[in-house]
Amino acid sequence: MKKRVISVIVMLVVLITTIPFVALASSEEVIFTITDNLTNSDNLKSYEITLDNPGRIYFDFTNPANTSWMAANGWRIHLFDSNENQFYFYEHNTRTTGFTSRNFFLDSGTYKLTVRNIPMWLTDFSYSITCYYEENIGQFEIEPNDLPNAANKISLNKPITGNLYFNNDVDWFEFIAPYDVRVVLDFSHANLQENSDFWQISLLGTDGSAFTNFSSNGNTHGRRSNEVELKAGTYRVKVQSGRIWRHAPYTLTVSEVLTTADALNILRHVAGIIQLTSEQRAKYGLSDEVTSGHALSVLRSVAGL
Ligand SMILES: [Ca+2]
Ligand SMILES: [Ca+2]
Repeated sequence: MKKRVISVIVMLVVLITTIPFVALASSEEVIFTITDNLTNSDNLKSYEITLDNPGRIYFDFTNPANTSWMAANGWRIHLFDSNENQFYFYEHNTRTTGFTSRNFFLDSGTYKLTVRNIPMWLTDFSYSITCYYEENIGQFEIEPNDLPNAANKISLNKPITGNLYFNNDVDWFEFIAPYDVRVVLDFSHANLQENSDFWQISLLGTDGSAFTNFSSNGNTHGRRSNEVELKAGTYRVKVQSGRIWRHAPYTLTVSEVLTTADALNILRHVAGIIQLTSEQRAKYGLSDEVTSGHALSVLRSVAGL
C-alpha cells in the first residue's frame, strides 16, 4: 500500500487538524479541507504541507460574503518552499466569496501556506481552504529546473505541463533520441487573447547549439515547430518568457515524425501480418485495440493529408 502523499500540520494553533481524504472521479484528489478564522490584525495562520511525491496542487479559498464598506480589507495568502522562498502571493478582497489559486507543480518536500489579514482593520475573518492534489508521474515539470544541468527528464511523444512562475523563470527539459530521428515540438496553452509573444522555445544540443527556436503568441492555442532531424543523442528544450511574461500553464511535446516505414508497420498490423509492440503503439498514438479507422488517421498524418 503506497504511503499517503500528503500530511498537513496546522502550526501556531493548538489544535492539530485531522485532514480528510476525499477521492475524486479523476486522478485529482482533495488532500485537505480546513475551516479557520483570523481574529485580529496580528493573527497569522500557517499550514505545513508535506508532499511525499511530487505533484500538482491548487486550492479553493472561500469566505462569507461581506458587503459592508469596510469589506475591502481581506486576506493575504502566501506559499513558501522549505527554504522560506515565497513563490505565491495573493491578496483577497472580502467583497467576493472566494477564489481558486493557480496550479503549482511541486517536488516532494515541505511547503508552508500562510493566511493573514491585511493589517488595517480588526475583525473576524473566517475562511475555508480546500486543497487538491494530482500526483506527478512524469506529466508535470518539477522546479527548480532553471539550469541545463537541472533539466527535467522527458520522453519522446509524452507531453509535459509546466508554467513560467515568474518573468525570469526558465524551464529546461532533456530527452534522449535513442536513434536518428526526425522530431517536431508542439507547444500548447490556453488562448489568453493577448497579441504578444509570451513564450520562447528552443531545441538545443548539450553543447548549447540551437536546432530550432520559435515563440508562441498569447492569442493562439500554441505553436508547432518546424521539423528537425536529430542524430541519436541527448537534447534539451528551453522554455522562457517571450517579450512579455504571463502566468499560464503550457504543455510541451517532442514527437517523432512518423515515416513511411512506420506507415507500413501500421498497415501490416491492420492486415494481421505483424503485431505492433506497446512502444510502437505509443509512438503512433494508437490504443491497444488498433482499428482500421485509427490506423487510417495515422496514415493520413504521415501522408500530410
Ligand atoms: Ca517553471
Ligand atoms: Ca523553472
